[in-house]
Amino acid sequence: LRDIALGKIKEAASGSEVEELRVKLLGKKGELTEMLKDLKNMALEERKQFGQEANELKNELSELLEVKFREISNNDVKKSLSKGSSFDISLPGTSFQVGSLHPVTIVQKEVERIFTGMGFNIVDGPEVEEEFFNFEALNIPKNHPARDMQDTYWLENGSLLRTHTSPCQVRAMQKYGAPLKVIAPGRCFRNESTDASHENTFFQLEGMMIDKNVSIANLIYVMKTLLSEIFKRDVKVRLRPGFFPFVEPGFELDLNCMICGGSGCPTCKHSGWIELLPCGMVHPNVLRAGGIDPEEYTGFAFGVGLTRLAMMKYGISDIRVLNSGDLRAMEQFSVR
Ligand code: FA5
Repeated sequence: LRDIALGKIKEAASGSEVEELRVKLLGKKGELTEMLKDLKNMALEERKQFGQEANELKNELSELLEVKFREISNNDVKKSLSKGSSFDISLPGTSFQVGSLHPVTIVQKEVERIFTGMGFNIVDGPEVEEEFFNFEALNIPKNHPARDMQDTYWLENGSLLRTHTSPCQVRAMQKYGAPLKVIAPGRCFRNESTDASHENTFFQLEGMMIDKNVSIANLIYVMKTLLSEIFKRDVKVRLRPGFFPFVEPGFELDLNCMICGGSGCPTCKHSGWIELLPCGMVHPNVLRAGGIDPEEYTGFAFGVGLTRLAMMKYGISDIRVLNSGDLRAMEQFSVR
């Protein structure tokens, strides 16, 4: 078989002849494949030797076929060029559809850039989370009414789909200790009915800074820096009391409406302020759960809805567009 095959490969004069030969020799019903079927009737020693030789032959033939194919194609190109034919460079090229980043990804990258510039590290956590990290360690014991604020997808094995990125706080404290400056962007899940501003799957970005003497003033400064960089202008913010079991005191940070400048418009529901970002000083119980002594260290934490931030930045009025996978919507965000 080898000698006949080598002769035929040598004689092949076109790419299609080489391909035909490949199928005839090495294809599913090819001659070599057929020969290998006899293997099962052979004695062990004979089978070993025959198998090895057949394999070597297979490798040799496929390499020769490949070399021959390349040789023929090269000759074809040379021939056509020597006949004076040339490429018409004025012909339009093949156009490819170019993808673009998702608006949430664009905003996430931008927030990451701003925070890493301020010395924060980026950390990660699992989307399938343990009850301990999502609730207990965040000062939300079983039967605490605050659990209802976040309708949870429970899994059969007792784990859950994280309802917020706050579990990353505890994981980071346990892993790195104090002082600590981290952000944790990620996907969260809540068993909510969807409307124009609520999805069951959305993105948050958690942030936390722990050190000696960290105060609310530090929190406000960092939040203002973030928002003025994102919106590319000076921003006015205000803090209102807000309740989250894992911070004390807890706040809702509002952004002065940039559409009306604070005088009232439909975007800010005529209040002049847009509720944007919950935050507060880390509760001593949470520091303890993270292995940090609250007598020695204090810290602030915040959780910004990345999906909502992207909607505000790009003027997207319905959150469902962002998870729709509709390329016509996504193509408008040309950052690649
Ligand atoms: C929290 O999830 C807190 N873990 C945030 C926090 C962190 C507070 C640290 C204090 C300290 P809240 O449930 O308000 O808080 O969600 C935070 C943000 O996530 C909201 O402001 C909103 O932008 C976004 N968000 C919440 N639920 C949804 C939803 N169903 N769809 C889209 N975005 C949502």
